[in-house]
Amino acid sequence: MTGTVSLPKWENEQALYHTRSEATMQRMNWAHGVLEPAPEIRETARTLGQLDGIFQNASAWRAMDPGIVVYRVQAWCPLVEGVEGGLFWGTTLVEPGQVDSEYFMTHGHFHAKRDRTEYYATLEGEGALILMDESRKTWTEPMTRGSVHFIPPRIAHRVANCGSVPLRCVACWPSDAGHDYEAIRKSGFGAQLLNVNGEPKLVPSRT
Ligand code: S6P
Ligand code: ZN
Repeated sequence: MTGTVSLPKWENEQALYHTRSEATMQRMNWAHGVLEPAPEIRETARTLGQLDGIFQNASAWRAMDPGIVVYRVQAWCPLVEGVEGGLFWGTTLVEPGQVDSEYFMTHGHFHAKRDRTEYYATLEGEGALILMDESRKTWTEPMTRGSVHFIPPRIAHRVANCGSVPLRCVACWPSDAGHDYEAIRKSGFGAQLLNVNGEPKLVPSRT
């Protein structure tokens, strides 16, 4: 017995963590998923103008105000991005709206480390989780308050709002997952979610 006490591993690896001691606890409103502002919470907003090439009808997209906010993300990343073994937590709010008949949606991504998975859970609104495998097979899962979704490895994902109020969901993903947006910018998803006579319908993408 040496009498020494081993520190928990995370304290030995301070450089990998954001340093404030409060960084291991945050508060979220469970009705809306809104995280209280804190230095560790990153807030981003994506406008229509930043979603070039994402919506199918490019001329309808060009005719709209590029400053319109399509979605907002709050992400709590208590570890440095890329560290293995950690988890991140975030809320996504997708505004209601359409570009021509295509619902407002997130950019979508594969995880850079393709075998990394993720959970999504819906807090408010109506929409769809759009999923695509590496062969471009695309399908959806309905998102309504209380739905919980597991995103398997090697599956690209994006969220579309098919309703008239903001769609709010929380997500939890590995800190070393990373995001590959390039693959989506280049080839998109295999199908687009369109409003067809008032109902969401997955229609194969134009190639
Ligand atoms: C992260 C997770 C979400 C998305 C967010 C925005 O792995 O899937 O937090 O980042 O929904 O979507 P995107 O495609 O712009 O990252
Ligand atoms: Zn993800």
